[in-house]
Amino acid sequence: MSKQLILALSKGRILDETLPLLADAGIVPAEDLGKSRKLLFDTNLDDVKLVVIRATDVPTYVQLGAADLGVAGKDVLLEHGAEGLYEPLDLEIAKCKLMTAGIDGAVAARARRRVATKFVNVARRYYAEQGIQAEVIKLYGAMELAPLMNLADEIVDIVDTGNTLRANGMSPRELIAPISTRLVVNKAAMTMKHERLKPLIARLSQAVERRR
Ligand code: PRT
Ligand code: MG
Repeated sequence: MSKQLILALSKGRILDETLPLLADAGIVPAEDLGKSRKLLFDTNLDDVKLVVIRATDVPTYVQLGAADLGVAGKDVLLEHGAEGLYEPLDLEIAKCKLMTAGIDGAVAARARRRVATKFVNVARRYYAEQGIQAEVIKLYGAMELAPLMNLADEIVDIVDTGNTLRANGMSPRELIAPISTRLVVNKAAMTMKHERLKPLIARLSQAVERRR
């Protein structure tokens, strides 16, 4: 293993909140991530490089050791499964909730509930734990549309303000898990590169604490 550290960042809304936190921890990309079509970036630290990838790909990169550490939503980690990953730090950004939701006033009465979601593993586990029979339907977006179109009785989705649900005549039902963004570390790297990782994680941890 090289002594270089590769940090995988989730694109999109998590990235917007990650960059200021990294800066607070003394890690600054060598160029403006937004203005570039590059995916691999140098930083102010000689031995730290960044990759900016789809949020759902971050656990895979870190698990397989293509990246030593990564930044990913707990929702993505729950859905992916966390074998081969340590989760040493809650970055306390991009907070939201994983919830079930349905049409206002409707009751999910069907014996075998139809549930639309992109979080199929989370949903299957959740309904099984609740002893509810569920047929889980995989969608890639616009989950809020599924109950309106009679594709599903309920959805499992991320809720923040609830505005998206409200705008579609839906309301949240049950909380599945509170969500925030986590730092994840490859298990082998944690041992092999411990001397380099330890101070980096400590600086990130201090940056999180300073914001409380
Ligand atoms: O676009 P792509 O498929 O690559 O991924 P993505 O759309 O999941 O990525 P992105 O950039 O939206 O970031 C998603 C990550 O941000 C999630 O994995 C969460 O960890 C975190 N996060 C925090 C959120 C929200 N808040 C959030 N509000 N992800 C999504 N939302 C969406 C939600 O899906 C719903 O459509 O916002 C809507 C709900 O918001 P309210 O305020 O209307 O309730
Ligand atoms: Mg998106």
